Amino acid sequence: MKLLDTLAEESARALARRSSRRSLLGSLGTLLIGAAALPLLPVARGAEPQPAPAGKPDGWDDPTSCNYWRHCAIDGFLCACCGGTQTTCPPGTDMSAVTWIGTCHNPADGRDYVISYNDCCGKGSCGRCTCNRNERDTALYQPGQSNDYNWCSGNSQANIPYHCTTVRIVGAAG
Ligand code: ABN
Repeated sequence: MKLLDTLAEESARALARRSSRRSLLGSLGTLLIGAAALPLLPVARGAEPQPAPAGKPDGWDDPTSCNYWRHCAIDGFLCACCGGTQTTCPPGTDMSAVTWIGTCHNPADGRDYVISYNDCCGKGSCGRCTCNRNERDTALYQPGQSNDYNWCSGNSQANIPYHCTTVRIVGAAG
C-alpha cells in the first residue's frame, strides 16, 4: 500500500512540475471556446428545404410547381412562372373567355374545388413550367371536356396565340 502511495505522490509531483497554472488555464480556455462553438455547426440548418407534410407531395402549395393542388387537371404552361400569377395573366396577354373546368382536392382543408383553367392569349407560348396532369381529362374529339385545347380560339382573331394557363377557383364542389 505504501508503495502505491509513493508512486501516486511521485507522479502527481512530476505532473505539477511539468505544468504551470498558466498553461492549465490556457487549455481550459481553449476547451471552453471549442465547446461554445460546437452548437453553431452546421451553419445552414435553418435553410434546409422542409419536406412536405405526410400525404402531400412537394410543391402542393406552390403555384409555380406542377404539384400545386389546383393543377390536377391542367395541360399547359403555368402563368405563375410566366410573369403573371395563378389567377392573373402576364402583361400583354388577355384571359380566354371560354375555359376548361376541373375538380381538384385541396389538402389544406380536405375539400374539393371546381377550378377554371383560363388560358392567357395574345403572345406566343411562354415555354416555362410546362405541366400536364390531366385528371378527368377526355380525348380531344370532345373538346368541351379536353384540356389539350387552345381555349384562346374563343377570343378574337388577334388574340388566338396561347401563352400560359391560370387556375382560378370557381367554388367548392358539392
Ligand atoms: N389549354 C392549354 C393548351 C393550349 C394550346 C394547346 C394545348 C393546350
